Amino acid sequence: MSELRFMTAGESHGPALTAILEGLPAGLSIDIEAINCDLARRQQGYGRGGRMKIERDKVEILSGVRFGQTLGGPITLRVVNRDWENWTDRMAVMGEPMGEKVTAARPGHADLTGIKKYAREDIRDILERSSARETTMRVAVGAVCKQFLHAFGMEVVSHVTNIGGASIDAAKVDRRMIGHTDSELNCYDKEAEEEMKSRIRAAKEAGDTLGGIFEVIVRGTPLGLGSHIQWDRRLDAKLAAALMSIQAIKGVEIGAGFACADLPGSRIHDEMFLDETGLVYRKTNRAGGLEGGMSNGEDIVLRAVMKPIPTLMTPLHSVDVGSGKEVLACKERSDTCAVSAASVVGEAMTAFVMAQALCEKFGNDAMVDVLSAFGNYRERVRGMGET
Ligand code: EPS
Repeated sequence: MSELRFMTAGESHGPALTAILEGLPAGLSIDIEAINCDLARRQQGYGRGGRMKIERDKVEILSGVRFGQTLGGPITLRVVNRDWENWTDRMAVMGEPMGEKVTAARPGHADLTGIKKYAREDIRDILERSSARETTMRVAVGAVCKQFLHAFGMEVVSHVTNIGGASIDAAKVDRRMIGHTDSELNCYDKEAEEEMKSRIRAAKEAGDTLGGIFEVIVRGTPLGLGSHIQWDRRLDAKLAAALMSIQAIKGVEIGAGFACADLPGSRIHDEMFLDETGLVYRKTNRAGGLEGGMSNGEDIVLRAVMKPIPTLMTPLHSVDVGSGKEVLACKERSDTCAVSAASVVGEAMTAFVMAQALCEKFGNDAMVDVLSAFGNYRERVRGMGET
């Protein structure tokens, strides 16, 4: 069985960004507006930079879909860069090099390591691909995967829990409302959101940047996705790797995560009980829906921490790869804070991994067969007391 996989292509200031998603079954109805809604959500965020005023990210589907339904073949997605018209000379595919070379490396970005590894002379040859602009296509891919998950009663949502050290008060967040907000920071604690905005304003005025934490929740997950049998089949490892692969992410935790260091087993492991119908239930979910490398039927709960964006308007000390001298880092146009955008990318990457796990367990030829296999499995495990 071919697994579900995707790749993206394109430079931040090239003509367009593309992605190919292969492995979804035939017969899935595709809603283009739902993809565009997530692309717009990724562009939002208090503290985003000037680029977001230029782009109006909308997806085109170039293959794999006919009359609104998937065909089982590779789905090609494209988002054009409106900014391209300002870069046709400096980002030309052919012709002589144009434009000033970027030679002052930014601490925290791929700049210095990248041009040494790939033997380039212009840091732009690296930053065009290392830019967070690439996440546009991950969101498009993830939005398609969310539609696949929806057919199985699953939903992926997120919220921002910390920006620049300003954290939500979890007691003030109605977790049932997560996923249904118009908050421009994707935050559900209004007081904390105001403090986050205040810190973003202060950072912007100081020419600095901020990072933060977002939480991704998967609702409606059946038990038994992933496997305890091999290191590379553990669903928790795949989810952690997917979130860690997002630009600027420096830490991932699942459920109670790092709090496991402070608490004894009696306050970490989720005790199980039987309801009056004999079904298993839990009163806690510190495992974050994952035990033994497998989904256990509870909500999957993941958190990721994003480092402050490396492009500072008050540049840090660095080196110039042209002159070989110490300099102040280059000032590329950038955001002050993009944690809300990263939370949408986190949803997308999580949706992709969950879709991959569904296809791995239930097949991926035709929706009718995948749905049938899913239904039979749910019936069998429910008989064994599934939550
Ligand atoms: C981004 C696009 C980029 C940056 C930013 C986020 O566009 P441009 O380089 O033209 O301004 O604004 O990328 C970064 C901050 C980074 O360090 O990669 C986007 O589309 O999210």
